[in-house]
Amino acid sequence: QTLDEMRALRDETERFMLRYKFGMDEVITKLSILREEFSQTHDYNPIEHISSRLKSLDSVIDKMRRKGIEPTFDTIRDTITDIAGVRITCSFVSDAYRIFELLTAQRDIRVLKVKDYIKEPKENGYQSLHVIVEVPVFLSTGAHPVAVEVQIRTIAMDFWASLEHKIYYKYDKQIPKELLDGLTDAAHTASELDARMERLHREVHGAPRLPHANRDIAV
Ligand code: 0O2
Repeated sequence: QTLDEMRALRDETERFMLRYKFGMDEVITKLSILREEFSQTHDYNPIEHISSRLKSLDSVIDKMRRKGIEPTFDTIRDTITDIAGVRITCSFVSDAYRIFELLTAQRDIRVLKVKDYIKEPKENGYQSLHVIVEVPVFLSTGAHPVAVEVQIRTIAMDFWASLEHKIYYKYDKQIPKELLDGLTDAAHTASELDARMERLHREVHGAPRLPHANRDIAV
């Protein structure tokens, strides 16, 4: 490869990753607007915290290799939908669904995939509402749709997930059985706490409007 070719590849890679950052920025702006509007109009804030991260090119390539696909810009674009990640932490389960509804109902947002680990927690107890959205990013070359993974969860779910994540890496993905059981048990406790907090919240604020499909969440 010539030096010019190497430079061209570097520039193309930077442009490729930048689109995901812009997609992430678009989603964060949408959420920040909702958050500010809620505080203004309803004197209530359903979003506690918003965080985001861009996957490194190295982890993107590792993930492609794990999937057994040769990484090119096109195959990465088609395969990896969590290069841009946004995490929203809410106080209550009903708020998590409310934010999901408000975000996904927006006209320029296309829902690619939903995984409701709140309704159906993973075996280890992990809970969170995941949605992959596609948002248009407007560049000098026109509109480019970009996939962004949005994870919506409560403070209790987030507390559990961050500890589990640390343990997972500390034990290099081989968590001892007792610790795994302890984690699953803690996930149940977190879920019970969410249900109790939701009940108390409803007593103070009245029943929140939940999306139809999720009216039966445990409270
Ligand atoms: P990181 O470091 O947070 O980015 P895929 O990503 O599509 O290959 P899958 O199973 O379809 O895999 O995605 P899924 O189930 O929607 O989960 C992806 C992300 O959810 C993970 O990203 C984690 O952030 C989070 N997650 C899923 N399961 C667990 C869990 O059991 N514990 C914790 N703590 N987090 C979880 P990454 O890329 O694995 O990690």
